[in-house]
Amino acid sequence: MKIEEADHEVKQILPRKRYEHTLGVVQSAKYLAGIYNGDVKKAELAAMLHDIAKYFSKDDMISIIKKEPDIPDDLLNYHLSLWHAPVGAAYVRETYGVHNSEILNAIYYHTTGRSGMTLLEKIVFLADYIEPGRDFPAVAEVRKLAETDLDTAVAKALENTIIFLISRHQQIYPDTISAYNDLIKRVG
Ligand code: DGI
Ligand code: FE
Ligand code: FE
Ligand code: FE
Repeated sequence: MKIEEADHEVKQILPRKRYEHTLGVVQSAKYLAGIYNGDVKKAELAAMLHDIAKYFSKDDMISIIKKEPDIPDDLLNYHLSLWHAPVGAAYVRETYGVHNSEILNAIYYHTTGRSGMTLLEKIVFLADYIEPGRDFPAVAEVRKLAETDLDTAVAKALENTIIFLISRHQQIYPDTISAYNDLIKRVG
């Protein structure tokens, strides 16, 4: 899928604010790919498509999760704000014929992360967290880390998310814990 085509699709599917967020993620993903020797084209396309399923109806997401063998049905036992990531990966594969597994996994894991994240997965995960439109207090520190140490920045973003979820008495998806454990043992 060409980037222009992906842009055209997400612009039609997403509300204006979410489309602007998406363009911010594209910008940050290209920047990070440049710093860390990632594939800029793949980073750009994965970022453009990452939130495509964000506003799918709950029922549509449930039916995709149930029929999609790559998505564990156990995901339905966790918060619905997690669903759009794997659902989006399945949707772009089925609808646009995107078959590159690096791109699909970067979309699939952009919300939770996982143990053993690839470079592209880290880039999209972090770009989603630090894009220029994000303005929550903790983002400044992670933006700074992102310029010099990708793993430390991703670990910090995960840590902040876990602390946030705990403060709200919310469940934490196991992949998020695994991503944190995996990175923290390397970066400390
Ligand atoms: O789609 P975005 O808003 O751009 O960002 P996202 O895909 O990273 O969604 C993050 C939301 O998911 C955020 O409100 C926190 C929520 N969430 C709920 N449970 C979990 C979780 N995020 C992670 N990483 N892990 C969870 O277990
Ligand atoms: Fe998202
Ligand atoms: Fe399933
Ligand atoms: Fe996003």
